[in-house]
Amino acid sequence: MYLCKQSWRWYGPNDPVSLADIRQAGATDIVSALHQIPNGEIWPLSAIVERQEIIEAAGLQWSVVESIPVHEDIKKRSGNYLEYIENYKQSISNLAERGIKIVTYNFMPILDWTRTDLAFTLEDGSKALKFEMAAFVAFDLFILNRPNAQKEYSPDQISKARSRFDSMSESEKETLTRNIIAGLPGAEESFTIEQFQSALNSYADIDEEQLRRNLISFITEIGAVAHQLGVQLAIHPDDPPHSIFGLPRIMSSADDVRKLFEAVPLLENGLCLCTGSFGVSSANDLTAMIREFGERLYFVHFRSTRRNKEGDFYEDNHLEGDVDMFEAMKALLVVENKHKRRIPMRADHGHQMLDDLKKKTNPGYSAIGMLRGLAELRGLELGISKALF
Ligand code: CS2
Ligand code: MN
Repeated sequence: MYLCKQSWRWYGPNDPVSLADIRQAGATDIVSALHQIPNGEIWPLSAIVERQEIIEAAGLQWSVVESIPVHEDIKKRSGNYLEYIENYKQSISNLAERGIKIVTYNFMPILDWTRTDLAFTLEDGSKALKFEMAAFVAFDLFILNRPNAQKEYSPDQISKARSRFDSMSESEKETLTRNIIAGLPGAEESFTIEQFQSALNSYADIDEEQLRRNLISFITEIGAVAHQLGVQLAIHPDDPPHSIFGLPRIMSSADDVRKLFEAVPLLENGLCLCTGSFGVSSANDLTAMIREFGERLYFVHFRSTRRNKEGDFYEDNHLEGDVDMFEAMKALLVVENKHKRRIPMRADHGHQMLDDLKKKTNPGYSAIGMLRGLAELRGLELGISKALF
């Protein structure tokens, strides 16, 4: 019987959650990245070995990289992109030399995942991450003052954003700005308003089709190396799964995934299926996607969001919200046993709860919230696997 590898994202020695904590939470595998290395540079073998030794000394295994960030020049095919692609290949090959053969990445322009509220209080007093459309539009129109942005929103959205903005204190405006452009954990970039607007301007000539071509060129180039080394590339979907700030987004739906796989059929060209990111769009049938892309599923993030018609969503408990976690887990177990392969999964984001609330934590990655998520998912997996096989 093939079960998931139960993993946990560890940000490295500065992570307030220790490897000992992670082991007690029941994870066996670590998802990590060398966040100290600037985007675009080679991950040296020595730094990889150093990280791997720390992880192994704690009785855990570093099986997944999340993420090697893709330099903006590669996404735009501008500036030094050729050099950055060579560096990316070298990083992959250094990792492969140490047996680390699953590499997650994303291709979202400028921003990684985006939320407006990092401490949305739920009824039980725990805190969750939230994306509130009115606050987001208020930032875009009245704080960033992005030229021509009004055209992208309906009159109703604009008036809601206006009253939301008028009700915000100065410090709320600052927090909102920080949440959106100062970089959440795992996002390697951070901007001031001016830097952010000029980064947006640099995408003026890049539409969806151009960005997709750039992704395909990049995967064609690094895919050849990944194929030789047996490295599985796993693209993480857009979060949220739609355009923001007028930027193109090309990994938001099953059709987007299909287009990438059709363009580069190598099996090493695969997916990190994040149920939380894809699940924000009601058009995404997660169970069908797990089945369809099963052969190229190399990593799974389990998370559930609860959405409304306004485009708001917050991160719910892992077994609640709009994602049918039972069906998703069952579909994944069927895939693993069909392909005779264990796929690493992790709880993606958790609530700040219990002692987390008194600590400084990485938003979404506090120990107890993640532990609750993983514990629930482990129980679900065990129950389904015993009933199925
Ligand atoms: C986020 C991201 O949803 C998520 O998993 O925490 O940081 C994500 O890991 C990256 O977008 C993947 O490249
Ligand atoms: Mn995710």
